[in-house]
Amino acid sequence: MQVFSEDIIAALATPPGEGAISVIRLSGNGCAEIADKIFAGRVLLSDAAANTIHYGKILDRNNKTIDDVLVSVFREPHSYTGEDSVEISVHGNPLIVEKILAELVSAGARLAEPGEFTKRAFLNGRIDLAQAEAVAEIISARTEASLRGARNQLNGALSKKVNSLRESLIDILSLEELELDFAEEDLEFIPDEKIVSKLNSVISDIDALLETYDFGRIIRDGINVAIVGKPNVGKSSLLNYLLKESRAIVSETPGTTRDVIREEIKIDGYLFRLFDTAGIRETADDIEKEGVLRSREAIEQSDFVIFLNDSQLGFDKDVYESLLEIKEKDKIIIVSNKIDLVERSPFLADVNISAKTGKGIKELFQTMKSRAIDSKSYTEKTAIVSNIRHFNALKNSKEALESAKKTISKGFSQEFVALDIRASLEALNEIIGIVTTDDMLNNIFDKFCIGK
Ligand SMILES: Nc1nc2c(ncn2[C@@H]2O[C@H](COP(=O)(O)OP(=O)(O)OP(=O)(O)O)[C@@H](O)[C@H]2O)c(=O)[nH]1
Ligand SMILES: [Mg+2]
Repeated sequence: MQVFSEDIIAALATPPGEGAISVIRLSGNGCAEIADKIFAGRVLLSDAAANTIHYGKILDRNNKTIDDVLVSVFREPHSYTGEDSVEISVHGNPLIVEKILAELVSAGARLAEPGEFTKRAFLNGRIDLAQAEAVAEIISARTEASLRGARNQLNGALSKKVNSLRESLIDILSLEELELDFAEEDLEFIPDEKIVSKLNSVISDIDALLETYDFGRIIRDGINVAIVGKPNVGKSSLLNYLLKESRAIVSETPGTTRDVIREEIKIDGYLFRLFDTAGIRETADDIEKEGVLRSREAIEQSDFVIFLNDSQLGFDKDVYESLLEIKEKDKIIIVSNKIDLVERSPFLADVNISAKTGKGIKELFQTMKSRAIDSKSYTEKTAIVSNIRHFNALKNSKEALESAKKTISKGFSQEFVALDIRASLEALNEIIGIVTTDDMLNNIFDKFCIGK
């Protein structure tokens, strides 16, 4: 499918600004001819073999040299976009880039929109939509884990799984349609139970995928952790210790932290977003009241809570009980702090620490990691859902299958069952982009950078 043969796009593909080199990218069949209009080298780029690199000069309209460059030539379909492409490596100076882009535009190219190269790769069938989305995620990944997840999606782990679900549905549909062909003869080939059991099998596969979303979201966006406890238990001290800097004010005065302080740390390649909150307590002070309110919000948004107690004072039952109203038990790590001041913790905690000496912090890291991740172990090849768009599409797909089962149990005709199954199939199609709308594509590719 050559969608854009004559529409030639150009953009800077490297970050704007000064650098060793900048790369200007051109794509669209005929782009080598356009490059030839401003390039002077030993060969014509339009005659050059695929995957070759050429030294030469870029000239402006008055035949003045703008820069010495290297040009890489790619031929369809073996290029990123699937079309003929050219990449011009120039000295990394924004002025040079600007001039060359202007020359390319007057030679007949136009400036690319954000994500347009990747969009073309998708429209030309080089990659599917889930893979195109993975490209953006690879670029924005900030941790080992999110990078691994994005690579896994670009390699097609999710797409393969979605395709196999699609095939199962297409199989069921063809059985339904076979049955429809013979409906007038009142013959029944496939018993309802068999269809239902096939549907159940697809539903359970979809469920398994939906279940990966918690993990997928975590590797993509990081894990939100609220540090909670009474005033003065050492929440800010713990945050500072974890960050290895004195980020939050620590003092003996209870009620020191009024606002929620948000910081990020990486533990073993996973991103943890820590919220140091104001101590939870009844207070008459308006500012502190607002702080307590914000703490609540932070707790609600968190994936889990570090519930900090002062080991000198014992377990704080009141705060624990109010925490249980917002968070499930297994989402709360009970920590006994200031362990350096006592012989041993007066109560059984998940971890005993000292935010002052650092004792027990490694153990706390381990506990945080295992609460967040270890319960869900996936291999490199497992399809993982990390994108809300995919999650919603899978949910819709499943709902349509549930509705197909209801349609069967009510004894409606095959036509209606087929309708539900087709709706389910369409939801899956959206994930990999078999059907798309302009809105959907704009939504996805607008988030890309220009030149990608
Ligand atoms: N000895 C010892 N002192 C600690 C420890 N952790 C915190 N402290 C002290 O306890 C006091 C309160 O610490 P903060 O970190 O400000 O406590 P907080 O929970 O953030 O308090 P608020 O912001 O007021 O809610 C400070 O004087 C800290 O130095 C610890 O593990 N050992
Ligand atoms: Mg504090």
